[in-house]
Amino acid sequence: MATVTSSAVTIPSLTTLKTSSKRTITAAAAKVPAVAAFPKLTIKASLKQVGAAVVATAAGAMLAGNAMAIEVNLGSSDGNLVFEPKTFSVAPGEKIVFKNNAGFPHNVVFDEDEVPPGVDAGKISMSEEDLLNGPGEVYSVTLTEKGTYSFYCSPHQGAGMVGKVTVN
Ligand SMILES: [Cu+2]
Repeated sequence: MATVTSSAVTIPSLTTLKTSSKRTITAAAAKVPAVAAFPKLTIKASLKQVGAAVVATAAGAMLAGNAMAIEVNLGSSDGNLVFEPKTFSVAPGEKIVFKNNAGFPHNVVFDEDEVPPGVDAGKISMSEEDLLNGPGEVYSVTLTEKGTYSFYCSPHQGAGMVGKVTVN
């Protein structure tokens, strides 16, 4: 009897506790999704960014490790107004670094009539007026569309400073 009584006394108090704690939980639960929704999205977004950063780092390491970049001299060391090499091939996405070597100013303009279909020559070119004036200055471009691209240096096009790159 004493046990029953004590449990009979205990139960209501437990119920009361449960009810009050349930209320607390419910109130908290109502708030949590609204608050947590954003942090969850933020975490997902930042994880994606981290993933992208890792991929970018891996690509960078590949560029360095496999020399996935080609350097083209603007002007030959013996003073000729040429691209050196004048004709070359790259893989899609391989970086092409045009570097002022001699006889500058130079620039790099892709011929809008001699790029693969759908490629906007303006987006991969320097502007006709834009020039690389100093030694070692570079213009880098990455081509992704396969095909053959013709380019020239606008100040020296008449002197034969033209080139061709094939992306394959
Ligand atoms: Cu030039």
